[in-house]
Amino acid sequence: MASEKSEHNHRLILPVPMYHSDFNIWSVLKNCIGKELSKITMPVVFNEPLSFLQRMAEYMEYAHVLRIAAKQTDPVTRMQYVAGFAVSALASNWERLGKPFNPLLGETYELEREEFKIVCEQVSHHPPVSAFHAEGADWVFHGSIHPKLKFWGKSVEISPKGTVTVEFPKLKEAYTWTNVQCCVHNIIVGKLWMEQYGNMEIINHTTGHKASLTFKAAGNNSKDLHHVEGFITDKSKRKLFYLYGKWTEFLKCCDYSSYEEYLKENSHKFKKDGDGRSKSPNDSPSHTPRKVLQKLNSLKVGPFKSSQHESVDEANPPDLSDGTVPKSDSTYSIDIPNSISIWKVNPRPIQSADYYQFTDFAMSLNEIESGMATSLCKTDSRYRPDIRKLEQGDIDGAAIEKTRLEEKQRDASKARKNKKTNDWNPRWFQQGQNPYNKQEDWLYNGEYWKRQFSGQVDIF
Ligand code: CLR
Repeated sequence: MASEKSEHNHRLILPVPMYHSDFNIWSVLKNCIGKELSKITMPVVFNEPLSFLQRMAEYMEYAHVLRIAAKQTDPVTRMQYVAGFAVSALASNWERLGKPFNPLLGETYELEREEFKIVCEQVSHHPPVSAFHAEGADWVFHGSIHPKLKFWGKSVEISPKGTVTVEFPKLKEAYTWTNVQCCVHNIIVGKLWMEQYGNMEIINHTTGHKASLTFKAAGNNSKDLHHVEGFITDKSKRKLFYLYGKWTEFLKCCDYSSYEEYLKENSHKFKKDGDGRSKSPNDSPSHTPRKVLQKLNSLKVGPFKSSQHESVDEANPPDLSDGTVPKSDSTYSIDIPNSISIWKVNPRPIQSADYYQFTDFAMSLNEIESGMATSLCKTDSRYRPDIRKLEQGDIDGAAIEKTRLEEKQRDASKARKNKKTNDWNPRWFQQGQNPYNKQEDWLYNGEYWKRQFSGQVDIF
């Protein structure tokens, strides 16, 4: 029997296993083809019992990698660890297909652990923007995320817009990058699965070093499932190091000449595919909403909101699944001589599949730990009744509370409009420009941990 507390006394399991619903996601989304999903309310059975703010805090699971980065004396080695951290931050997404709750405007979430403390706030509702600020030994990590969900028919494509920044104040060094895309497949039929793909360019704004990582799309036969690779270059674009691994498992690193040597000796293993860049899985024209609607209409599983009718080839029934279920790719074992390991994933708890595919870290995020009752801000996600009810297995109760909170939020917004004080000012963050890449961002005001929580609006 597994222990229910970690060595640091955080809970390792939720109060009850999840309810495995057979509710079909397509039945909800079929009327939303081609739409941005942030305004669609979804039934609570598709949720996981965490708010998106808590989900952002999951970036911190491997915060120790930033501590290691901050200790390095050479900027190139620092870059290796910053890249390792950037990849590690995405590992918890593996097989996580529940939808986190949309945070309410003004909702906050704090988490203090041995390696770091983080504060998150929902700073805008339409569009939804979540900001966070974390700090640990000699490092600061902050950012703002505006996830855009677009439904294409067979798949949901997610673009987490926004920038993240790592700073090493003592070294006067700052790194920025943007998040890669994410795609949930097989909405209509088949087993849901998710991939993350695209390019991530991590820039050291002080020295001009870059780590350009490619998260590969699964590709034919899932050949590149979860793979990540790329190079660290200096400011004159000279390649110095090769980084490789899987965002679900590990990141390794070797010097560029070891990589070249390895390539020469193993050229049979590497077939060059085009320009080597990953293609978006939605490059296929069959993904356009119109094509999907046509297929559905022709199958007479409609009615759907489309006027276009096309005759179909009865001999070639349209394919409504979105590729096959990805196979596991345990055959992937490139191990280049002279490599070092930068980051390695923690194993998932054995009961994970009955608990929303949570990691140990995720299991602990909604716990009200002893001592918190008197210190937590009342806007903290842990006080959300709908999330708490879902966590306890009360689906109907969760649904009722979710509706109530969304109505309360709408009423508050209307009241602000009527009073012509239409503006909402976040409590802990201010809109501004990211000082390094000049993108629009939300910057922390430094106040949260003083814990002056009086006068918070009642949002729950
Ligand atoms: C991926 C990593 C990014 C931040 C980010 C933003 C939005 C998240 C996404 C991550 C993971 C997948 C996600 C998404 C919002 C909704 C989606 C949780 C964390 C789920 C899987 C959608 C399920 C419901 C659809 C099938 C309708 O840095």
